[in-house]
Amino acid sequence: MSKITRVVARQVYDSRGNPTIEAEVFANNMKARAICPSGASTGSHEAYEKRDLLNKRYLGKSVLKPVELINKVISNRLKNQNIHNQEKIDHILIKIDGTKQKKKFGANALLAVSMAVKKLSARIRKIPLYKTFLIKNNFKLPYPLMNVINGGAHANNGLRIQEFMIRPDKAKSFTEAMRMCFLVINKLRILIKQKGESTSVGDEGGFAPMINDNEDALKLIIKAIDRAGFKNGKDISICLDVAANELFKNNKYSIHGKPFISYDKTIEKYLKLIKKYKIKSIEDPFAEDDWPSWNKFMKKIPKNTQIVGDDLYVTNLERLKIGFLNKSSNSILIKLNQIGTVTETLEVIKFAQLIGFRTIISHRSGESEDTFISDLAVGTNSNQIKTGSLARSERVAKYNQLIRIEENLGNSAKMNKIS
Ligand code: 2PG
Ligand code: MG
Repeated sequence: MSKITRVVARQVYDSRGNPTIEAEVFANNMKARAICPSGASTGSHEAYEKRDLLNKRYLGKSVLKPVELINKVISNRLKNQNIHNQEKIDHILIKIDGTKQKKKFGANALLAVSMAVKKLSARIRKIPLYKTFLIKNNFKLPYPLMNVINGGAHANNGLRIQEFMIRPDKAKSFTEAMRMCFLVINKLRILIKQKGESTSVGDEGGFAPMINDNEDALKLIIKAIDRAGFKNGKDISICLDVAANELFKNNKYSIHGKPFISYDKTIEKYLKLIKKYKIKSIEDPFAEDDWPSWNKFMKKIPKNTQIVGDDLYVTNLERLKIGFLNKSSNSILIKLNQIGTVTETLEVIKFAQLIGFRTIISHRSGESEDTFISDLAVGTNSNQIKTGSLARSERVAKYNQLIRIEENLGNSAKMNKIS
């Protein structure tokens, strides 16, 4: 048994330059630290992100209060706890907060501590972090859902869809998956330049050219896939995150252009897009509480289309159960800070896999150098990981960690299944 001696937290900054929490846990004369990420297009059912709303010095964005709560309350409460008993520690954190959405301490405070505990436990046991989750052998590498064009809340162009991604389905190794994405991104950069558009990037490292039409973005990506020597829909698939919450008003959607249209017309448009551009995955095609539209869409999609619930489930077991009964999707996006502890995240992953859902581990648009999610993806046998583009070090860091894990696994390293 290794006892926690203390927990120290501090305010650091995320990739958008906003304050966030870093927690550092001490035991056995060793320490480990973790940084909590932060979303922009957040679901209203997510666990609460606590900020000092009244602190004008930081425009209401600082996290000094939750940092203080870790240093003064959580540190004392976790003192002498066995660092290897993650479940017990997480349940203490859940209880100490006591509210459903973790409003008192903030999910950002709880998660930073929870992840740091997990890391330190692995460090003390001298095993790689990815070996400490659900899977004990036959580790598999996830397919990257690589962001190539940013729109929506992650860029200031006019694109309504938030994320245009590519998935290198034919890659036989993670290293090869990365090479394929690298080639497409380089071709895409040239194509965007040729269009006379800026090749600067959005919050998640994908290009953010000033184009307004979703279909223009899709055409550019298909051209880039082709120029890189691959076949769209075979070697590489296009995947989208619509983040429809942001495009929903009075029961209508404005995903495919400015006017708001009904859900059934929206479904029709989606089906056309899927067919025309061979789209293999759509995340959040409808708003977080519009359960009927999700269900109707599921009945109409072509076989093997991945429908991913993000804001719909918010990594919450109760909501996932509703979605399962309602036949809302066949996959779930997993974000640790939507729920607030490692233990609860693992419970959701276990249940999702039990009911045959694909699990996709995800970053947030506000990220840090922390690569916890790369290990989580491998350690839970998750099919895919969504962690931005090959740009911005906070995104690339996650991919680099997966390259290291693949190397560490040596000959036993295999890619996960796409379907
Ligand atoms: C999403 C995420 C991550 P955010 O919607 O899936 O890409 O964005 O972190 O802004 O919620
Ligand atoms: Mg999303």
